[in-house]
Amino acid sequence: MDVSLIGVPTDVGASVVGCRLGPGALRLAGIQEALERFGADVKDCGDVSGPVNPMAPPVDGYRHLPEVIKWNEALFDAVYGEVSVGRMPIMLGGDHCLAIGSVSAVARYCREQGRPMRLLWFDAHADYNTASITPSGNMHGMPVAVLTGHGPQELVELSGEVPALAPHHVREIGLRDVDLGEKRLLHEQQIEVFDMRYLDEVGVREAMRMALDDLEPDTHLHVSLDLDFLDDTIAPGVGTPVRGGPTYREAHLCMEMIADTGRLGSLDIVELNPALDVKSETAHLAVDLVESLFGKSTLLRVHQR
Ligand code: B3U
Ligand code: MN
Ligand code: MN
Repeated sequence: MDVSLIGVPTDVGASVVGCRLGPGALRLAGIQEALERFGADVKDCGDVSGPVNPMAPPVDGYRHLPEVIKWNEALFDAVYGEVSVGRMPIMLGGDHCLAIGSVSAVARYCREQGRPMRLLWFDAHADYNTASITPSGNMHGMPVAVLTGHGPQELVELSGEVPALAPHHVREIGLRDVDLGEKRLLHEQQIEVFDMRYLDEVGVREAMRMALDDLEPDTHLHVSLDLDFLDDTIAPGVGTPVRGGPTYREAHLCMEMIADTGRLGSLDIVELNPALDVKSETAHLAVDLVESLFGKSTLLRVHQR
């Protein structure tokens, strides 16, 4: 397995700054070494570059739109370059607006290969806002809407086709802080949502079984992991923590069940804010979760038998 690490040191999509420091913190927490322990050939592509954060107020419903476009155009090129030579891109974020570029590149690649794609969005938030309904103007609250065709032209067209991804290819997991306008739009678009209420009622195992049902043998799974998906007590190093998220074991089970499918094709690790982290515990937890995503539990089970 060939993996490419792509650092995306941006926080132009957020109003809390600091996740521009995320890529360095993930590297310090040993992400490359962890992947190498699973036999991966890991290439660190370094960091994509983009404009500085102007720390400006929103304009027409978008904060920093020109900057968000530039970062995502640069990331699109980097991801497309890696995925099209058969490598698995892992984005080290950076705020969640970067998924516009990464998912658009993967969607383009899958379209060209005639392969189905599924997006698994782990998040406390729906990230389904648009300029007219956003409470903040922050573009890290909009990527899923953009990827399914709702947003500024430069971004919705990034993959070369609108939408980059049809709504039925998306699964959102762990939501517990969704704005009113988002709820309506998610419903209209028929996005499949496994929110915390649902996880509480049916359990993580059953919810993940449903999120992963009907995969084709050649489906490319893109996992977009917003670290605020996790309960705030285990992941303090994020800009917008929300109480009541999955526990350490529940989060690992999600990753383990994805590993079992053998179809992971690309991954975003986003919203890590080292300035808010406590002794790098959120960064280390992210690396632990990546280990589960690469089959740590499967290996242990085989050895124990
Ligand atoms: N839904 C809110 C809050 C938010 C979304 N994503 C994050 N926070 N990280 C918004 O501003 O769109
Ligand atoms: Mn979030
Ligand atoms: Mn998010």
